[in-house]
Amino acid sequence: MQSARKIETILQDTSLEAPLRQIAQKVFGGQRITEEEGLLLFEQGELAYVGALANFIREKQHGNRTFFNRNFHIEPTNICLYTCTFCSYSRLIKKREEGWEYSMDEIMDIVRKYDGQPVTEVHIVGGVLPQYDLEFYSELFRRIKAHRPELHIKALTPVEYHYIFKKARISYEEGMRLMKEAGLDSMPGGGAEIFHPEIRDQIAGGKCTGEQWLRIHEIWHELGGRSNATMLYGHIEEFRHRIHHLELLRRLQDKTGGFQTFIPLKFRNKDNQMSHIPESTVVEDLRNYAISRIYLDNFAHIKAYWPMIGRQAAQLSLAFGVDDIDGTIDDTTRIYSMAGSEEQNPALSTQELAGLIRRVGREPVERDTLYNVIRDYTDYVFEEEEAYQGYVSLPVVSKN
Ligand code: V47
Ligand code: SF4
Repeated sequence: MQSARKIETILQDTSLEAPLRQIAQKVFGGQRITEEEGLLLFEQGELAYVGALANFIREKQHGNRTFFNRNFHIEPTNICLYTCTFCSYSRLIKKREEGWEYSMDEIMDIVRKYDGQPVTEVHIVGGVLPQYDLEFYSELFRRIKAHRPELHIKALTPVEYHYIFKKARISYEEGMRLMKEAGLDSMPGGGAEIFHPEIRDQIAGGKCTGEQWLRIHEIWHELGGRSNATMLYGHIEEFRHRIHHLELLRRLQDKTGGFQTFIPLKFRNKDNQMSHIPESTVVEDLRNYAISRIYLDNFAHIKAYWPMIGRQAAQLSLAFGVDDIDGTIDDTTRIYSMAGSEEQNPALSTQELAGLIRRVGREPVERDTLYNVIRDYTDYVFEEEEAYQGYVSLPVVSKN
């Protein structure tokens, strides 16, 4: 771990603008940076500089430990009545025959496919359609819990909750309470996009507002629940919109402490209404991870979602503030492959994931959804049979 030495070098670097040196001093001293300073980092912070700061924080918090979990995703439908311009799903409402709409039994068949496998979490999220309502999801959560009580249900976002509670004519408070009773364990971070209405109205008009997204998370945290947060960046937003987004998350986290992880999501431009917008560079992606790590001083974890950015960028991100690279995702996570993500078939075995982490000098640690450690893989020697426990759908040959 060399981050402390790097920070000392930065503090002594007289060629660095005074405000940037001041920010480094703050970070080194464990102080919070202001919105203005955050904006300055986005506008002027070079990759090596923000990376050194972010890595300092990351190593202070977690050392070399890098978390992942064993999970699977279910997308009940890829058809959606909203028309978010960045989303490849929204166009399917007009061509419904090209999409899928799983029934309760079909979803339970997917859950049963994982019987006997050591997955700890099911992540459920998809499009919004009227038949997927309060009754449907309550019943689904109950059936999953009846079938496999220890499986952690991380499901739906305020986009769905806002829609189904409104349809059921109940308050957010009542709705979240019912979801908890039905078996919901935590909420994923989706649907946040960019909170600022100047951008949100253009890219995600019609679905829940930024305020509503934050309010539903707040209520869930008050009920004792945990959740994640995301930010969809690299499209039409400006740096000030990113800082506004991060600031609202930091404020809510100060209030509730209920967020676990922040996941920056890089906008991918295939097959959506914003295909003309070029995607952000890897340098910008890494800067964005780093600045998020620096700004969100009250978030324990920053996650890189590897199916979206690819394995190599995920490995790089581990030197820029990221300490979590999501899970051994098997399945059918199609929202990203449709939008042009690096990974057309996002599945990685535990062995592959641990290998990716080790090859960049970090220590792989399997966690459950709530970051309880399941197993430390730092010095673990994989046995053939264990490595192949049903996760591998790609050849084990490394792509790196
Ligand atoms: O809200 C949709 C994004 C999100 C595109 O909490 C796109 O552990 C990029 O939130 N380019 C859903 N992004 C996914 C999500 C998530 C993923 C992994 C882990 C967790 C977690 C949460 O996907 C949506 C939207 O922001 N998205 N289309 C696109 N073209
Ligand atoms: Fe629907 Fe979500 Fe896609 Fe928006 S991002 S169109 S709410 S599936």
